[in-house]
Amino acid sequence: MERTLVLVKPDGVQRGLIGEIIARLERRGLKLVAAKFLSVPKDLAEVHYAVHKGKSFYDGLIRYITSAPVMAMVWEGENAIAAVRQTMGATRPVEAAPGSIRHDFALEVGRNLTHASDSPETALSEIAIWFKPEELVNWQRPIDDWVFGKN
Ligand code: DAT
Ligand code: MG
Repeated sequence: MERTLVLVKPDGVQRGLIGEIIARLERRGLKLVAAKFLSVPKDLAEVHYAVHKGKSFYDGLIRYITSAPVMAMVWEGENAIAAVRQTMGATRPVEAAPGSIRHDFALEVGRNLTHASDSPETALSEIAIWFKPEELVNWQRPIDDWVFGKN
């Protein structure tokens, strides 16, 4: 079972879309295992976006992610990493598939509402950046077999 880091970024919080985004992930069948609402310290933003350091959009990206609170979460499920990326849609909202969050609610790459881990390796490292191990909740859902079960 995979786990992936999801952020509702400052524009999503300001626009009142936390609930909409959580609802879509819940409806998909994914399971919430951690959540916290926080203002992002600059050093956390720099560690999270270290892979983009030196790119033209890096400074603006750090300003954006630290400009207002974010909702940080860990979601679990079979193929959770790919599933959440698909539910988010492509990085550029005008290239995001219809029905995805970025398609349905965003227009600008610099205001694309969400972050989601892009591989098993980044999921592991990003979850460790944002959450302490004891903040991850292991819990059972009686319906799990109806969502994750194989025939
Ligand atoms: P994603 O968030 O889809 O994983 P990414 O990791 O390539 O995308 O980039 C991280 C964020 O940086 C992205 O959500 C928005 C911003 N960004 C990426 N490319 C950009 C660009 N060309 N201009 C402005 N912002 C950009
Ligand atoms: Mg990324």
